[in-house]
Amino acid sequence: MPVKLADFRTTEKSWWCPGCGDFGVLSALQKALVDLQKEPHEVAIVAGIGCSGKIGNYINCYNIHTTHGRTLPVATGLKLANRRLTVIAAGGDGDGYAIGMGHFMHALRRNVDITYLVMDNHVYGLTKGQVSPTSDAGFVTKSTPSGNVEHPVRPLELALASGCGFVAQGFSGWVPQLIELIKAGVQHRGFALINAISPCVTYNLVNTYDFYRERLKKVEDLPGYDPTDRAKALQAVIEHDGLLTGVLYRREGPSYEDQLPGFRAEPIVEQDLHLAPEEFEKLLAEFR
Ligand SMILES: Cc1ncc(C[n+]2csc(CCOP(=O)(O)OP(=O)(O)O)c2C)c(N)n1
Ligand code: SF4
Repeated sequence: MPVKLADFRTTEKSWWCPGCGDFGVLSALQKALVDLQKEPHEVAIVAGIGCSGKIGNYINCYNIHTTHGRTLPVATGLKLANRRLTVIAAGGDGDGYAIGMGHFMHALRRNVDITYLVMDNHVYGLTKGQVSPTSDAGFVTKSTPSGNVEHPVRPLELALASGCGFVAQGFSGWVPQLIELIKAGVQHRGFALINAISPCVTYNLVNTYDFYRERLKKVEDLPGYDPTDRAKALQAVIEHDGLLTGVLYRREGPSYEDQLPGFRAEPIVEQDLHLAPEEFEKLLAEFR
């Protein structure tokens, strides 16, 4: 029987504010998984702490609601233990680009086959409206009453500079495009970053849906844009102040796990780890 949207629905009570951009990201994720005909038991969401981290509660598949900033190490372990799973790490800009920044940098270069969906609303939503690492300079919040004096972290530039093989940005106000980006990210072999601009309608009244609709451009509309040219992608992102959507950069190649000596396709849970001495010697020999 073909997989349908209803297979990914849950009856969990939602705690998101009406109009929150995270609804758009959830909707796009469910539709992308249906288009890819993934069965719920083939998918695992590893979610961080934040309003965004609740996404795993609202979709019917495996879900680990991990600690703040730790989506990527948990997702990495999960993928390496069961390579057959489609592993999607999901969280906010605070989760990924503040407390989780150390993990982010290394995941970018490590290239484990995970899709990382960041719901970027430029604010801490769950803790009621403090400044976040992607907040614009001058942004007034409870923790920056005179305006933010720091410059924002630029995730797309960081990802491009750090060797990430799939860098994309979407917008929860443009769901059809976001669906295609998630599908491409899941199909990409290796680490895929999808920064999903996802307005917080309660604590960020500057970076609204209208703000983005007026400013965002699609890379397909830039004359001669080539998503395989990393230097040009970086230049375009800088020139457009990060306000670009689409697949900004893509490079094919083996993932981390593809390159591990002796790495087995079958999940660790299905392998017999109590080996006879001669079997053990054979495995050891692969590393000589
Ligand atoms: C170790 C730790 N530090 C701080 C917190 C408090 N905390 C919870 S969510 C959050 C930030 C939420 O912002 P973001 O990650 O951008 O997600 P959003 O709620 O905006 O979706 C913080 C600081 C925590 N739960 N654990
Ligand atoms: S506080 Fe902001 S991020 Fe959190 S659910 Fe409400 S609108 Fe969404």
